[in-house]
Amino acid sequence: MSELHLYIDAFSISPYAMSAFVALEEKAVPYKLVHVGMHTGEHRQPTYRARTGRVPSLQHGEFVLAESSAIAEYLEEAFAPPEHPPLLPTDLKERGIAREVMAWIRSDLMPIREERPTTSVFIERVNKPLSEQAQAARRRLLAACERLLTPGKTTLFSQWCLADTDLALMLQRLNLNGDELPGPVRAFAEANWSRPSVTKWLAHSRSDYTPY
Ligand SMILES: N[C@@H](CCC(=O)N[C@@H](CS)C(=O)NCC(=O)O)C(=O)O
Repeated sequence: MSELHLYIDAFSISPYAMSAFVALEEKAVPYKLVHVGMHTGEHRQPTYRARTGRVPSLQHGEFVLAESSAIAEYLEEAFAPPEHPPLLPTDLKERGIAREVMAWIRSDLMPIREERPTTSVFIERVNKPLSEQAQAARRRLLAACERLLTPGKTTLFSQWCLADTDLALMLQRLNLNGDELPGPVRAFAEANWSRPSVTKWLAHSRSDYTPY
């Protein structure tokens, strides 16, 4: 098998890097983790091989791929179920919804992402109340959760999928900063937060974090 390398930001605060990391961990294939010093502009050097210069990126042999959702899709096909654990549901419609959630989390809810950045999840909490816009985004997030989640269940579908982790991170931006979530939604977020692939990500060192 060609060697796999995952390139992530040096302080493990990128939500996209976290998603790619969890995807690779869940596939349980051997790989090496490489930290990219974005604060020193390492991702802009010619030695950083992602075509777009963005982080995360995956290198499989000589092949290089960026964009966390493209990385997840690539891993799902290169290390396909049933030989390897799935990242997406096998049912066509559920897989469609998982992709919908993943695309939505990456493209919407900006006020929450701005006012509850991942540094407030992984490094230092914030205590500033949510703005009107962030409260509106929170209401939309919770309305979607109402439709997506089944109370008492800690996964979107019958089995874990990568959309569970992506959605849990968005919810943890609120939960960990003291912005209240309904009980079943909080239970979903916290259950996904204690998944081994996620706790391994949380254990990364961030002690020398330098804002960039
Ligand atoms: N849509 C991309 C977003 C990746 C992204 O925004 N990465 C940031 C770090 S969190 C980055 O590379 N920023 C540097 C740049 O765009 O020059 C993904 O899902 O991977």
